[in-house]
Order: sequence, then C-alpha cells, then structure tokens
Amino acid sequence: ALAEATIVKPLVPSLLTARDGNAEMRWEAMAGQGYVVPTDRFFVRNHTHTPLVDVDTWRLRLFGTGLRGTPTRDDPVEFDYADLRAMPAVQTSALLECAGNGRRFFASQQAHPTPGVPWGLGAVGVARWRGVRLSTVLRHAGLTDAAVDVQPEGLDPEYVTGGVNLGRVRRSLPIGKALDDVLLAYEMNGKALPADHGFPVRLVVPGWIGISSIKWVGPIEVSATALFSPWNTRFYRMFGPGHAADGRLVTTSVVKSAFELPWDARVPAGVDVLLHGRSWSGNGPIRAVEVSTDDGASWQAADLDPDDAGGAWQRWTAVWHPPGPGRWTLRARATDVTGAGQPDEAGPNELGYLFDGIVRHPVTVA
Ligand code: MTE
Ligand code: MO
Repeated sequence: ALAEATIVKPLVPSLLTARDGNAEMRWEAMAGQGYVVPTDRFFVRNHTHTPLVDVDTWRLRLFGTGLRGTPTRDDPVEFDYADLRAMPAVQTSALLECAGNGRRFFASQQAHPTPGVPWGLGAVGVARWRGVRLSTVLRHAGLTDAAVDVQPEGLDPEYVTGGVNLGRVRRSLPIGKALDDVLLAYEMNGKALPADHGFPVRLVVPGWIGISSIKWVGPIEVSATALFSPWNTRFYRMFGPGHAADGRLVTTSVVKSAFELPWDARVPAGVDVLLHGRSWSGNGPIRAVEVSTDDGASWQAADLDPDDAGGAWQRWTAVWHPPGPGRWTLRARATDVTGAGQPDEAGPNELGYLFDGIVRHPVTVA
C-alpha cells in the first residue's frame, strides 16, 4: 500500500543538466516493475549532446597496428549497417551504469562534495541488447595476435572543457575484455537503438562503468600498443588521498542497492509496507541483500526474486512495519558473488566515482 499519489511523471527520467540532456531514471518508476528498464525510463548520460547519425552513410571504420596490413584511419576496414546485421547476432540482458552514479551522496552523506553530474542512484539500468560480438567484427577486420587495446570513438560532437578541445569521446578497452563479452549493439529492448542511446550502433561492456560503452560508434582503433585519451587518463580514474598520484583506472562497477521509492518517499501510517528494491555489482551476481529501518541498528535479510538469480541485477522485497507516523530512514546493503559488500561510507575520491556506501533513504509515514 505505497502512496502512489506522490508519483508525478513516472515515465520521464529527471533531467539533471539540461544542455546535454543528462537525465536519471526515477526509481519510483520501477516500483514492482519487470526486470528490464523500459527504454523511455532509461537514464541518459552525454558529454556533449545526442547526434543524429545518417545510417545510410554511416560506416564502422577499423584501423590500427593490431590489424592485418595495418589499415590507416584514412583507409580503414569498413562495415556498413547491413554488413553488421548480416553477422551472427547475439542477445543479452546487461546492466549499464555511470561511474558517477550515487555521486550526490558523497556530498549529502559524507560532506565530501565533488564536481560532476549530481546523480542520485538513477544513473543505472538493465536493458535487452541485441547486436554482434565485438570479437566477431574484430576478426572480420583482420585482428592479429599483436593487438593489445581497442579504442572505439563516438560520432557525437568533440568535447570542449575549460576552453580545451579534447576531441571525440573515446576510451580504450584491453583486448582481453574486448574479445570476452562485449557487444556492438544495434537494438535495445527489441527495437532499433534510439538516438539518445547510441543509434545506429553502440558498445555494451557488461560489468564495466558506462563510459566503456561508447555510443554512436564510428572509428575503432585496434592497436599493438596501449591507447590513451582523456577518458582513461584524466577522467574515470580515482584521484585523491589514498590513491596513486596518477590515479587508479576505473573499470568495473561497485556494489549498490536502491529502493524503488520516490525521494523522499511517503507511505500511509498504520499499514505494513512491502519495500521493493534492486541491488547490483559489476563483479557479478548478488548473493545477499539486507535492509535496516532503524538507522542501521538491526538488519533483516531481504527476499531475493529467484527469477533474477545470476542476472545483471537482483530484485528483492522486505516487509516493514513502520513504528508510527514521522520521518524514518531506510537502508539497504548487498553482497556480491565475490564477497564484496557495501561499507557505511564510500571511499572518497576527487571526481566522485564508484559510490558504494549505504544510502540513507528518507521516508515520511503520515
Ligand atoms: N559515448 C559517447 N560517444 N559519448 C558520451 O558522452 N557517455 C558515456 C557512455 N557512452 C558517452 C558515451 C557514459 S559516461 C555513460 S554512463 C553511458 O554512455 C550512458 O549510456 P546511456 O546514455 O545510453 O544511458
Ligand atoms: Mo558515465
């Protein structure tokens, strides 16, 4: 008996920065919903803005010293949209999460404000992706044993910050990951990718932070030497006290948990409340989830939805008997298959990445 009346526009992700269209999924829009996030509720994260790519002239262009004959950027191996569609297709449900998801809580819970988009917990989602394995395309392009890094580049506008043009959004993947489970996806939830999510083709890199999953892919450099860009040297590294001077590269996502409730939530007094939520980790499936409704003094095991066992995220429920009207705080914490859990406080870092702390979710019972 949740207070549905407080949900205003459940279908619309909330806009955080208007210029580039960064918008986060509203967790209340997922209350009791299915495993995947409907496309119109999925978060959007753009460094500049969504380009409209003409699929008829679009080409995937592979080049570099890791390919047979070392094709150059100006004379690459090319595939068009129909070529990709003709290659063996695979379908997978995978989770996509921004490295900055939860960043807002570094400021609100830990007095450690950082720059960057102030995401709550909604810069995450699971979708059904269909496409071709990156490994298939690399082999068609003449991959050699010399290849060490694969760097896809987006066709969105060049990213200018502080008056400096950093070029197109690009970030390299080590060849091991590139050949493992990475997809070049052309469908999301059974339809062609929408423009905001990377039409015509994007990467989907399961378990790794969102920036790995480059949208609107055009050129792909395959190199026999390591490849660097601001997106793996300057951003998406852990900087600050306790980290090396040149930072630690961020690759996999951390453990998080969220209630499928508005922020703040309101629930009616005098009834038991069935709390719904989800937990996830870039390391692999979730093993256990616990919920506390008494400021962390005691924890009860949540019931895990068996349909999600081994999946990209785990839905769960827990029953709460509110002690009475007033302001309460809900907490959830999960443990993943590697034993990684959620600390009371996340490790601070200058750019506000990988928030894995336990979130204090305010609820008014009235
Ligand atoms: N790819 C390009 N070309 N440009 C971008 O700005 N943003 C990245 C990634 N791929 C980005 C990109 C980041 S930071 C994230 S979190 C995901 O896309 C978000 O994917 P979504 O907008 O489909 O949710
Ligand atoms: Mo991101």
